[in-house]
Amino acid sequence: MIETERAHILSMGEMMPDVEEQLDRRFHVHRSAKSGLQQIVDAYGPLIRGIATRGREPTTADLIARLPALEVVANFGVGYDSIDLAAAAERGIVVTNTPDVLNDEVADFTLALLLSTIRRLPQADRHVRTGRWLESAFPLSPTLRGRTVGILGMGRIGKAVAQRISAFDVPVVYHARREQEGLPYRYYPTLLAMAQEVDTLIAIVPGGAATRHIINAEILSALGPNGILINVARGSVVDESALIAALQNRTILAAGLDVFANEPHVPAELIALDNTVLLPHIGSATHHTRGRMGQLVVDNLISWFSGNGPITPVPETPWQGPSRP
Ligand code: NAP
Ligand code: 8YV
Repeated sequence: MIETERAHILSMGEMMPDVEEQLDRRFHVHRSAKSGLQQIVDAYGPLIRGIATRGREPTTADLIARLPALEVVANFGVGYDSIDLAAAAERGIVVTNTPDVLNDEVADFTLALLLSTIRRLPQADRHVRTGRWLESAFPLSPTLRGRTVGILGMGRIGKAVAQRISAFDVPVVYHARREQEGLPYRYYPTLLAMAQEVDTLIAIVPGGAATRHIINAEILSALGPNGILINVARGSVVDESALIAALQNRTILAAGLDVFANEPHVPAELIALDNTVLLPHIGSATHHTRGRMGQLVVDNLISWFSGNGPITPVPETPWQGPSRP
């Protein structure tokens, strides 16, 4: 069915200007950043048929319940843990995300964070900027040489990370819930077994209940005093208090973190430590890749409201057929 009238959509968190312009051309857009979420829901709730979200503000069961005409939620990002999927699925609402278009960008970034953390590049930069080089050479750093890298999550991005690390001539192994055939990397059926065998752990799994605090004190202790943790997944994946203690006590050597439990708030303890590299959730944050992600959000909404179904629905809310009879 071809839509002749512009559908009302709720936009939570702004995307790039050209993406916002495309939304404006095709839809009646109500922006929470501009008008306030409650005000929009109160005034237009019954009219809103789609949501475009950056995923920072959660799409809760309560919000979904207050939007009786809602059909589709288009998430800007491959991770969609901020959306209440059970509430969406119960109503037959389709959720879409932005898979694949960011794999290479996030994988490149993960290698940059890994090497920055091991070779202490931000700390060395500060050594130059604060004039300390005039007084002393920068101390020797740890190395990637001789390490074994364990990847938690061997999905689209995990594979791109593994491929890049292999080019650095260090062994790669992985843990996920299932072993995948045909991969040249050893599989560990438990995260603990893998953590006992590696000294470098990269997390690139989805957030949510199933992975909450999967990296805890026991896993960090198993990594050992030479251990490096890189988290580019979600803050919820790591028990942040346990990580802070492990870094303070040198149970592990260092951590490179792009994601945090309560973003954009980063614990003062992590900021105070010299063995951390802390980044503001920028894994995909380039003009090129954020543009591709935004375009996929727009394309999913246009496809849906043209009656052609979603382009990239998430598995928890599969498209069952035509959007409306
Ligand atoms: P994906 O293709 O779905 O891969 C997810 C991987 O995690 C799969 O190997 C999956 O294997 C594994 N996994 C899922 N649940 C697990 C569990 N409970 N225990 C162990 N392994 C589990 O996803 P992707 O596209 O690679 O993206 C992964 C995540 O990266 C996203 O969901 C997002 O949270 C994060 N991300 C962060 C940034 C950033 O800016 N920092 C950017 C992009 C993505 P099994 O199903 O076999 O367990
Ligand atoms: C985005 C991400 O920064 O894709 C994801 O899951 O975490 C990032 O690419 C984020 O979703 C945009 O807010």
